[in-house]
Amino acid sequence: MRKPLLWIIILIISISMIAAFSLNGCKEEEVAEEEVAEEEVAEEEVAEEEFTILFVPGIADPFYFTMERGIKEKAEELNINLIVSEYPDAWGPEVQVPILEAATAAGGIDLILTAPTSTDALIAPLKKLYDQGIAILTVDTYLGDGDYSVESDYSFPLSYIGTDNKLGGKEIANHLAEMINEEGKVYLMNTNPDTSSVVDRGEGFKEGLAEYPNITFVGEDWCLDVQQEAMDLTTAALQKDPDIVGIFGVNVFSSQGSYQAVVNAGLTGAVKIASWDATQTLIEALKAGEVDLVLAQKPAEIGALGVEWGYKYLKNGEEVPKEVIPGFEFFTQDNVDDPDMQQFIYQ
Ligand code: T6T
Repeated sequence: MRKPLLWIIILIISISMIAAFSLNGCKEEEVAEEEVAEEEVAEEEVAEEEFTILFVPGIADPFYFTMERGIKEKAEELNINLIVSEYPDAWGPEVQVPILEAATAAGGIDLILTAPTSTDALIAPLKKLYDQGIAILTVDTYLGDGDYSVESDYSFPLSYIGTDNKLGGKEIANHLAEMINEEGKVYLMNTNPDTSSVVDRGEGFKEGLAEYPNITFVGEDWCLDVQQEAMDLTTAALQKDPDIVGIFGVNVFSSQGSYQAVVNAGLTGAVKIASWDATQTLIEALKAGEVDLVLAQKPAEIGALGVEWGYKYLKNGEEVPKEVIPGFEFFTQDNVDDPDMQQFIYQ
């Protein structure tokens, strides 16, 4: 064979081999790409949210906004689909029940975290949803007497997760007693007589005061969780008993209304104010000397625990404790600027 012909044959063979290799390489790349795509689909399937939790708050206030933050963070961590209902703009079943019904109408909810705005009126609407297979967990407030360990028409919720309100009320009584040198007239601004949290706070407070023989409890009013009402009622109480020396406001709106009434009456400092709920407003009032004590609940923790226990129940059928009780903190003029305390301000 002549040399040029030999070179041509070698060239043709080489080109075909290169083509064959690169074709093969492309196929391998395609296979690899397909495998990656399949893996991505599989990953997406794992990442898909398994459960849906609905949060129905009690009212639009900084306490529940902070609770929602805790709920959201935990739901994200556990890859839970979270729905937050409309916020009621007033306290009570007339507002909360329609919101609950609207939020559940489309179905697809595995668990409801809610603060019942009435110990009685929320039993039937929540039981109806429970009977449809939705788990119920009450946060901040409870149904009936809150004892879910004994079979009753309100023992269907998995748990009550919230503050020990009676204990908090008792401790407030002790602090206020100290502030007024254990003597004089004391007034209580409460909100709603069928709401477990505030009723327990009031009872704890009255029990606590009973230990002080020189303190006179002049009475309690119900502002229905309306700040203006709390201010008007406190103003009237101060007119009736001008020698009141101490007031306990049981929550955000009752405390904010009460201290404003005292400020308006020019009695700042003469009437000591013990307030409940660490809103920015009450913390600022404490710094300004218009409020003397602020109890901070742990709404974010309450919410996060609700999601965590709900998830354990939905995922593994774990038994949820009937009661889970995070603690509380006290802000005073002495510690209000402590860096460690800032985390307890609602936001
Ligand atoms: O104090 C909280 C909550 O614990 C209570 O049940 C209702 O009032 C608040 O939301 C504060 O406004």
